[in-house]
Amino acid sequence: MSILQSQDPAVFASIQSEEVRQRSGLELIASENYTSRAVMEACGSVLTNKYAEGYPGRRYYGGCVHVDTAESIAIDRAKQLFGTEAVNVQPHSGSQANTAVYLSCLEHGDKVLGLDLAHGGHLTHGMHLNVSGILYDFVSYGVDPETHRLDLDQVSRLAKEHQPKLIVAGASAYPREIPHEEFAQIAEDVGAKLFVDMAHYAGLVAAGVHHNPVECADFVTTTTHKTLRGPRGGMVLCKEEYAKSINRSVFPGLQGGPLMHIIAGKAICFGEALTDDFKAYGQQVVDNARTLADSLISGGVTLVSGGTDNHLMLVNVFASLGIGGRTAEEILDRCGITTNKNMLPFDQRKPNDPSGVRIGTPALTSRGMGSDEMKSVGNWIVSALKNPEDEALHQSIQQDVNALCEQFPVPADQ
Ligand code: DSN
Repeated sequence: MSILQSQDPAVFASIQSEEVRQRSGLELIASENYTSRAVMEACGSVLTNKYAEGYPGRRYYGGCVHVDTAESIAIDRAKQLFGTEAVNVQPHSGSQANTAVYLSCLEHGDKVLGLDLAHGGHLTHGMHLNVSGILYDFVSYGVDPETHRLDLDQVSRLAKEHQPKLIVAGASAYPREIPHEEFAQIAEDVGAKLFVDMAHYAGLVAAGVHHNPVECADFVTTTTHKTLRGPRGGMVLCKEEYAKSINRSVFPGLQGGPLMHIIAGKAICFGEALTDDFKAYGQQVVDNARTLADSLISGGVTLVSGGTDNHLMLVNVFASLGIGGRTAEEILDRCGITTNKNMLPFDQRKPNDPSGVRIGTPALTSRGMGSDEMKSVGNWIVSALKNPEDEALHQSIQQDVNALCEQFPVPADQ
């Protein structure tokens, strides 16, 4: 019996049940992944006990020599991985990282351009209830109504009209490559700074299968737990000229003590992402997404923009099958397939029951699944959603899902 099990059986049981769920089901939430056992070990280590406000070599606490080593390794590896001049690995999350960028270069009320949440943007890209939308004057751009691809003419027009201080590129639910260089040109034309939030596709950038925004953006942020497959957290990459103000914005601007156990996990994640195995992983994530998208399309389902060239796709379940996104998410849950309901561009439905579901391949790819498995997953999804009332079918799909998962252990068990 583990110590946790005997000391606190209730919490132990919740963790154990979640572990079973993660092992026996298909995780298709585009922003989730499975970390390695090494990352989990670091995150559950004694480093959780240590306060280390400040930065390596400049701390406000004694006894920081060893956590300094861990943070310095994380910094060096992140620089090597993304070719950035400077990096701050302390943000507790992507939202903290994004807010640190705003704090470093904007004044209250400054004008900013960001992607509309309903068109694939993130809460921190100016949503009116988020601190970004409360403190700064965001103007939203969107996708083209026909192609569902980013409307760069609109971005350029809005930039000229509003003269923003900052343009935010990057997305949480956009199935195509983000054209960083075009954004950089638009920013340069109006004298704005460019900030790219690559949280969703940082792993693809690390693997060399998506353009690297560090080459043309003033600021880049990411989470470390999505395609990058590390511990839950964030970071900011920037040019050296902004390093001091970014560091000040993270600490003491937004945060106190950094989570040193998570920073050690980030260091391990970056080390893993520097390997050839990770490059192959990134390519496979994209290949799997294409295969899954093709399988869904051949099953008669419509995808936003007609497909994908990254790790995710948006299925228009309402237009294709006459069911809402919430119902689709629930049906798939019953089959052991985890997705999330998602607003689609120009959606007429509400966020708690929108027209779409978002599906991604990073987690299944981490289990070693490939093209054959993606075809089966696509068939199961279509079949379940076309028969929303058929509980026997859902049960039988769940059994097939469990059998498939047995063949593909999660990374911590590999
Ligand atoms: N909520 C995350 C996602 O699922 O995309 C973004 O932070």
